Amino acid sequence: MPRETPVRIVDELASRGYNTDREAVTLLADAPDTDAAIERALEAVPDDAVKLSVEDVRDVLETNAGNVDRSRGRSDTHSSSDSGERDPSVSSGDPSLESSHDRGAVPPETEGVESGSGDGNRTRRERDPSEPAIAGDVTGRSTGTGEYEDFVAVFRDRYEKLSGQLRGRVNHRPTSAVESMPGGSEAAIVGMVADIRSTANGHWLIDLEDTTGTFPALVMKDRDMADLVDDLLFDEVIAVEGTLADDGGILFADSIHFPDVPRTFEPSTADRAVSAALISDVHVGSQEFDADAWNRFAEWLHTPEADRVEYLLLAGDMVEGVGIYPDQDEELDIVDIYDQYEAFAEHLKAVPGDMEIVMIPGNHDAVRLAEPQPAFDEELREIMSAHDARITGNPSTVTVEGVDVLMYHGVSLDEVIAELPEDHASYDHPDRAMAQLLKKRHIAPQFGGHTRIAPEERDYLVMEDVPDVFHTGHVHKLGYGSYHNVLTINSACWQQQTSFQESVNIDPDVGYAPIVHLDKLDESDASDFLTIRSFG
Ligand code: D5M
Ligand code: FE
Ligand code: ZN
Repeated sequence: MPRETPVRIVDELASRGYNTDREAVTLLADAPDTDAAIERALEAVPDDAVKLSVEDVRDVLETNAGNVDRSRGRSDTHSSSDSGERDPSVSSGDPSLESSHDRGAVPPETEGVESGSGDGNRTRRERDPSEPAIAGDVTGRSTGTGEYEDFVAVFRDRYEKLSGQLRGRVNHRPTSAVESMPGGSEAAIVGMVADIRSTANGHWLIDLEDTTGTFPALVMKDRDMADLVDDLLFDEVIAVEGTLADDGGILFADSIHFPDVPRTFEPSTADRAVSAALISDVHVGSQEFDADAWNRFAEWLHTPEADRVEYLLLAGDMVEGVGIYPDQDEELDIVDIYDQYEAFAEHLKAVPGDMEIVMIPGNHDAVRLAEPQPAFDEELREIMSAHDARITGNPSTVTVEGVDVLMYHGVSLDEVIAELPEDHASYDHPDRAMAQLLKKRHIAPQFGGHTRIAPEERDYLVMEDVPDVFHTGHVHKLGYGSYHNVLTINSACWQQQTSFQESVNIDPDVGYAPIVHLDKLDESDASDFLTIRSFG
């Protein structure tokens, strides 16, 4: 962020007679309001101090830290699982909902809503002024400092939450207690996947870690559940039931359980005829931003046909950003990040002024990269103030007309797609990767990999509650499905293929707007509650 560079902070402090260290500068740079944080930090330092220490900064930011830690979560190296002999069978999506980008779009329902006044402009009936409620947003609550203790805290919180979800399904014991159980006993462990190794004979050895220690479980390659090992990611929490070896030192697995979404889950629905457009990845500022497609979408929103589309949910990457990937500057239409947001704000003004808009940031946006990402700061909010959008962190659960929509930009999908077998998760079926996250009840299970994760006191990335709709973007592919009745939607994008994407073989789906009919989520036929509109 040009105006918030560490250099500017250092200059500012120097001009006021203070020296400081890099960590303090990083903390200040990532505070929601850097200038206010500088002022507060300077007020708090002792009168005779010549240095603003990291502790000083932390003290004043303690309830509002906004720290960036982009370092690896763990220093121990995970041995990678052998993907050579994977024979997967699980298909997470409901076959009735198989992705079909070009299937005939079903016109949105219009009953219960007055249609347009005849001149092509729609009229809207009065609606409840209550705004969408937000939960699970880190904004203003970040406390992480990137220290070892934060990792301990975030893992402990993750373990507590996810083991709680598994409790009741298995009669588990702490690993320290399992260690002293006699050989041959039946036992169950709930643990984080600390390591996965294949043995010389092709079986799987999974180290399960809980708050008392680590214990190995052996999954025999010829058991049905061996397929499930293909789906495991490091640091996810699972339960394993089995029998202890004669010498007690290993658990022979009989079953593996995931926190998962109950099969009996029933989504909530709106109690009136209302729909939401779920989009993401606008990438304004890129030469490949497809303004024509965007304009067609915005115009359509003004037509009577779109009358019931009262909500616009934007799952990140509003702008292209700067310095995101190699040689990106050669494809920038707008080179200044603030100018990019100004342009994005103009494009947003094209959508009807009475729509409720909710926005979370993505990896191209000007907030810290590490997840959970806090919402846009005051300066950016100011720029995007038209429509009075709800601006919240990534991820956030937004309750719209009684329907809980979990919005997450989607960086961990890259990781799920890279780690899991092709037919369990792929760029052509991002909804399957989303189903895996629902099964694991975690937004981004793996620390220290592709997804940057900031350790916080709490694990904001655990899915404590089952959402009714799970909305992601990032992979620039349209995909949707249903996992245990949770509607999964990966919105496509508004950016044509960049040279970078060409180099990594990403063929984006451009200009689609999935429209979710919030009052119909309990219908069994997808075409009743989801309409894919194409503007590309
Ligand atoms: O992500 C757009 C797509 O590009 C998404 O599928 C991830 C992919 N992508 C982004 N960065 C990389 C790197 N470094 N390697 C491989 N693939 C990548 P977006 O967030 O819009 O850039
Ligand atoms: Fe994107
Ligand atoms: Zn992205």
